[in-house]
Amino acid sequence: MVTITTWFTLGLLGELLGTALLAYGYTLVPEPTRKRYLLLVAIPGIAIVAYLLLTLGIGAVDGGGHTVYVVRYVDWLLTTPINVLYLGLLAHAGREDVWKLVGLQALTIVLGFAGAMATGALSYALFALGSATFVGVVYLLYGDVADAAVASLSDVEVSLYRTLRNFVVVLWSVYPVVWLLSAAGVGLMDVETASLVIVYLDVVTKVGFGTIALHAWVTMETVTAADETAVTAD
Ligand code: RET
Repeated sequence: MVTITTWFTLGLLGELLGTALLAYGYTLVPEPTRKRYLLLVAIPGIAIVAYLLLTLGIGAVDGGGHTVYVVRYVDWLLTTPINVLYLGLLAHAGREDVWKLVGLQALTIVLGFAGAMATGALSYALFALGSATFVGVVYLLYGDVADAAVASLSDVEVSLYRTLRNFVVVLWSVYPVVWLLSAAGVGLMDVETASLVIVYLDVVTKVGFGTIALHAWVTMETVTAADETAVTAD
């Protein structure tokens, strides 16, 4: 029988494979970007621990009549700020903007968790506040941080920034919708379906983000190396 543990196990496998792939990629990316690249390996790496715990049945609490997976929120609290930190660093954004990104994203997750644990009007009020802080993150990613990218990066790097930013904004926007539809919100989606959707999104967002960056850096490295060979040959 397919149970919620099946979805968690698939999530665990996805994060394990993704981490292995991205860890291998470390050897392929250009030397100056390697330190920052480690953030991208840490993102699914942290999720391995979260999914291991979920598979073992650890990390669920009662949020006033429905299950709240605390481990999931801890995972998001650690990994989504790392994700926006990577975008801020990639764009060479100012220190203040990078902290704003990280802080607002962490607050989004804390407020979403508090909302899931609360009941009634308070629950929706916290959800609304969490949505507002997330709008702040999106605003920065399309505003100041994007401007910093354009001012300091090459065209290919700006294009990588834009791809990663759009990927984040589009896919991450599904999370609040699932929150609202699940038992934390109106309860139209049962806990199994919500978990299936979230496992799928978690793997795609975490591994997808890293893979897009890895592919871009490897391509840039190859093109640069080819250019250098051409110059030497001339
Ligand atoms: C919550 C509820 C409060 C309002 C908003 C939310 C957004 C959550 C997001 C989660 C992203 C998770 C990722 C996980 C990867 O594994 C907390 C659901 C806006 C954006 C990318």
